[in-house]
Amino acid sequence: VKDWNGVAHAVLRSPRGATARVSLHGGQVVSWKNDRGEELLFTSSKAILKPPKAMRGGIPICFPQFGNTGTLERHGFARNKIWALDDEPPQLNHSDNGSKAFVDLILRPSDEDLRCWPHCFEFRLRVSLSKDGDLSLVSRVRNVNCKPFSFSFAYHTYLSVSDISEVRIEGLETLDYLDNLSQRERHTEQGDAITFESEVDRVYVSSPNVIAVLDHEKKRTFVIRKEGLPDTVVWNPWEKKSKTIADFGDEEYKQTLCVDAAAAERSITLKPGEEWRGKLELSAVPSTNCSDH
Ligand code: TA6
Repeated sequence: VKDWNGVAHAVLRSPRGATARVSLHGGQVVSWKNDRGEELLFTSSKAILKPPKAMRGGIPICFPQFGNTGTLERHGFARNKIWALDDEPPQLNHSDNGSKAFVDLILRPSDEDLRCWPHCFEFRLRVSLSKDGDLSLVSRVRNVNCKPFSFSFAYHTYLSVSDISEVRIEGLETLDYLDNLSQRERHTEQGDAITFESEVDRVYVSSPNVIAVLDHEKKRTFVIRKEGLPDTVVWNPWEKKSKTIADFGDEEYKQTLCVDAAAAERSITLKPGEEWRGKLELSAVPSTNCSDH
């Protein structure tokens, strides 16, 4: 664990040299690099990296509320808290433990949290790098034997792309989506892939567990695999909206796309003692067929 501007970070390294850096602030992955040292996640040039503000970029954890759908601050409080290293990690099954490099973090509610969200939970997060440099995040939220509670969740993933107008998403065709730009009105996706020429802020509901994000210029495809997370949020603020966001550089909307594995349309309910598991696995592979798009 190393110190970055006064905040502790865990640094993971795969046998082939890929790296990931996880901040104990917000349990946020703030960097994921491939074995050539290329940064695969976006970080705003105006990012503020000091608690309690979540950093613009990386993968902020949205819990116990995604968006403004409840009474808490947008995207909940978890991303604005200091997490702890978990010295009693659960015995995970092989699929969550198949990597060599991982770190286990834990978040428990503070008195302040319990005042605004009176539910006793334990949130364990394992971030790991496979030997091939794939990044995976496994979240386990447990109801620590108190009354049932419900929450919504997202891995708010800022992918780094070369030019948003040259990016397409495959795997969300024909799905219904809730359009956050028009009071979460329900629409059906008509396109054969999703491309971008203006602000997009959508929750694709009941989406498949494998989605591809093709970056034409970099000839790179991000493959997003998820478990326990039925929805996929797609967001790019475009020029006008990004200028209203203080920690977003003016032209930087072109270099990022949020594709969030989420439980956003319907919240998850846990009875006393029950545990929910949500897994995100990211890989970045050369897209040979990129040229025929
Ligand atoms: O990704 C969906 C979204 O809810 C957008 O509506 C936008 O608000 C974005 O998250 C960023 O939220 P943040 O609180 O990180 O600025």
